[in-house]
Amino acid sequence: MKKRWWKEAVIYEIYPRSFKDSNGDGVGDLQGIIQKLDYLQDLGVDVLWLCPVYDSPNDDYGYDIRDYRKIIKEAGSMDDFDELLDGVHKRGMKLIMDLVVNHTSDEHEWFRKSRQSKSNPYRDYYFWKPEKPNNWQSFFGGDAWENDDKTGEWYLHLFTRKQPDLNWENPDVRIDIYKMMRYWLDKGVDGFRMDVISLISKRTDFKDTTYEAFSDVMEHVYANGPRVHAFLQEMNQKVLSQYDIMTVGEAVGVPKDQALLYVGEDRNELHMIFHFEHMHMDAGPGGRFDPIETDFIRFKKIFTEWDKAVSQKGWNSIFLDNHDYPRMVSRFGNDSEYRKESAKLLATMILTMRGTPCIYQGSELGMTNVAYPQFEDYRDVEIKNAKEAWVKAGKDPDELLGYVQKYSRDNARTPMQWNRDKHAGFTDGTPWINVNPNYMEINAESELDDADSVFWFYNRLISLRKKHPVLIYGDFEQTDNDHTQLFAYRRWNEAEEFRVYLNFSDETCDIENLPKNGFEMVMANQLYSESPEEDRLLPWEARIYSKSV
Ligand code: TEU
Ligand code: CA
Repeated sequence: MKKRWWKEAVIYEIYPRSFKDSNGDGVGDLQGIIQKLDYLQDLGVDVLWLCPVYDSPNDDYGYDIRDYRKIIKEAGSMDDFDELLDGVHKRGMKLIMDLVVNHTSDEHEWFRKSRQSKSNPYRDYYFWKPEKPNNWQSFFGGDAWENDDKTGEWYLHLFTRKQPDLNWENPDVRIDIYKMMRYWLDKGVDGFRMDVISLISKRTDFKDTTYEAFSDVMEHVYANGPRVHAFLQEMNQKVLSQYDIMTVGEAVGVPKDQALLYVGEDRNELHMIFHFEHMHMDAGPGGRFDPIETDFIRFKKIFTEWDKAVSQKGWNSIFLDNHDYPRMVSRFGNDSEYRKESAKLLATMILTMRGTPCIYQGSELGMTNVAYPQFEDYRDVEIKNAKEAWVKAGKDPDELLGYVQKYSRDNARTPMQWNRDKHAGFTDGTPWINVNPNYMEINAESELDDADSVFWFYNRLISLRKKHPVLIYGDFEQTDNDHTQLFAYRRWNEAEEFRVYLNFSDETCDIENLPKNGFEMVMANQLYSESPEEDRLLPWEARIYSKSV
């Protein structure tokens, strides 16, 4: 297993719009992030993944890029960006950008030219058809084809109608994208998180889909297209291989048996991917607002199977939330009676499993879902589209509101909770989206003042991971496969062995064969560790044992 800095790193995802507002316009910005670099350094993370800060009309809050080489006004200037990058590097951290090249904004110069006429040189930068060719649906609901009155033809958009898909079959598109990538890498950026990179090769016969469930459409119709690996190998050869960078692909629709095609060390494509099998477990055929029951044994199995499928010849990432999913302590933990304990337990999981961990902003505080009382409080285009579709279909929007409160992306986009001041210290103005009312109890200032806080638990876990290479490169084996409460596993190499026990439940949980002879308990959610010798875990108790071999 080759040692690499990006395997040893801990990533921290920043959604700039909701991180810190420095100029009182209610929207987070680059100067705000600069103000918080010492906070991030204290946490102990080393790679910052910056969600898009490029010029955008914000139809999908930056994932609809109008100019790849311009900083969106609300985030600041290119000088601010350069100051941020310098500040990150001065602190020994790295910064990776969000590369969104499956689509652009419809206001991007390429699309504005492309739609002008059928003979415009940019016409084939996108997919145009005289008639709507198939029944494909957008990730955000509705048709994936939009009729454009300029030429009367239809263009493809797998996301909103303001996010037309780029035609990667066109070599000019690829050349322009590689040039843009080099622009950012030559500025000193340390890599990319690649938005929906598994979708960039389209099945250009554009046949109807016969799949019902959206997850099947994602995997078999949109993702893993015939030329996706050719494009990624070319990107690697022409750009990525020329820099010492980290690349992580957002691999929607990629199943574990295809993962190594993207991240195999011999493939020269990407270093790792974010996969979504655990993230889509509770989404029914209609997607996230059509929820189904999930089960804990399957949740554990997904991690164990992905480790087996990838870790010998490639590399995994480990994450439980990001800007597109509910807060992990609300989704996988217990965000009321056992909020702190379950937040620490989930942190223990992502920081002791095999793969590069990714922490989403606010998870280190144990921030929770928000459940706004009305649709008007929500901002996400996915929610607006869903409400329109429900009303059109004559379904009860109140039922949808319940699903939105539990599963929507805005749960992760409430402003960072810095302190007990107005708007949790996120802004002196009016926040673009309401602050979670629980900020008086959950905020960075209180966490930093409390040695037993979730924040310092993350800090100690990150130090433990850095101090013990076995937690990075060691082998992995799950040891309680069929237990309905316990996720237990071991990590080992020739020098050390670690045993981790996580009680993912509100009840106590007995554990057989507690590690003895030579093992000692190195960490636990402190409140519960008075009885380390007892072979019983209290609700949401996490314990880590280790021994030198
Ligand atoms: O997300 C792609 C994606 O498929 C999942 O995030 C999810 O399915 C989507 O949010 C719809 O539910 C990436 C970005 O992370 C997301 O923020 C963008 O909206 C999307 O691509 C389009 O760029
Ligand atoms: Ca601002």
